[in-house]
Amino acid sequence: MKTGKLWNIFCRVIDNYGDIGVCWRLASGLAVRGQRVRLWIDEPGALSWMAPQAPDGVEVRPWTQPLPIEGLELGDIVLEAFGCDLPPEFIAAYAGKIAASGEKGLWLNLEYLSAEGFVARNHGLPSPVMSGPGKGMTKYFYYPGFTPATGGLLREPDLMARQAGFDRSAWLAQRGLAFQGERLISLFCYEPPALGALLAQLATGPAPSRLLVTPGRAAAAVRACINGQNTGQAADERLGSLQISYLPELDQRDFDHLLWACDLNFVRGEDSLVRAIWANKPLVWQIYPQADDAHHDKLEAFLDLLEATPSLRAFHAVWNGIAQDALPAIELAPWQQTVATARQRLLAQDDLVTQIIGFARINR
Ligand code: TRH
Repeated sequence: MKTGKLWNIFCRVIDNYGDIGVCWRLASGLAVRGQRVRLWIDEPGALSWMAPQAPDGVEVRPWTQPLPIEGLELGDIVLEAFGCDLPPEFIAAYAGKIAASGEKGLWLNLEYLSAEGFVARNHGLPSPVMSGPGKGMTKYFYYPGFTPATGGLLREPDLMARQAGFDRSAWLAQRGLAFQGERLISLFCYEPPALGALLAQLATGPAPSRLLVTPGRAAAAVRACINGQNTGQAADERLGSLQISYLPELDQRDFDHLLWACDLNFVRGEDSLVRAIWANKPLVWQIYPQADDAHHDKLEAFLDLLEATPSLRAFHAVWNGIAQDALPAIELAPWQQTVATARQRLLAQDDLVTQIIGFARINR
């Protein structure tokens, strides 16, 4: 039985898989380090394929309204993911427990990942709660990030060892992919405007490629492009030098294997971006779009952090619909070097779970 602190993590699924994916990784990471975690999720459905097995120490509970707090052990630390607005009845009970026990307690707000400069400035800042059931308490802002002055990146303690022992051929065979030395490219994206151009580039390229397409929006986007070209095919498809294979949903561990198996990874959102860095393969990121185009600066900040080559920057600008130019050519070798250099630097920093436990120790 775990004897560490009890964390209540609250996660509201907005759309896609990022909120639940990050919360699950955080919860599992805390449990692996001896903490106890209760993960409250409003829509836990995706966990059935993303995380079929809960590690010892993580308990998933449905976030219902009202929350059943009668007789609940309230725990030591409360974490709201991405400003999800905690249930007032829980905060009232937690505030009452803190006041009665004389403990300080800890209320954290986990923010979205960004490489922008404000992250280091805002990470760890306290904010007094001025109203509502938590009035008088302090909420701390916890910012994941890419530099030592931020809250770090999620990275399991055994990740590098797992990666070193990865057998690419065995994994591909296990997945039923008849690999014949072609260039392997994973695709996890929204609906990038240049997707048709990418398919055309790969189809007319001199070397054979295989695109491993993740289910959901990426698969639908590819199928929409292909139907537009009237090939009329459905399952695995071939377009010139390009073979397209549609994947099932993979659990988070197996999603890493996909990234490790490929020569180039197209990723999206935030969690898969971090995984693609650890994968140590060339990557192209489709950033989650924001209505006011705030994601343009966020993308720029990430490319600066990566010290991306001009061709990688140009590719990102077109892939993200920021530039309307023709899709540049893929340049695997320099892009690989870029990722490898950044990854090496990032590996020298403490991971997010190590840091957040340290943060809780100091501020609680
Ligand atoms: O799904 P996303 O686009 O999530 C997004 C972003 O997080 C965005 O910032 C947020 O605001 C929005 O959701 C609401 O991309 P992301 O962040 O990469 O999360 C995907 C998760 O899904 C990640 O944990 C990896 C996991 N995954 C698998 O485990 N198996 C799979 O087969 C696939 C395709 C993904």
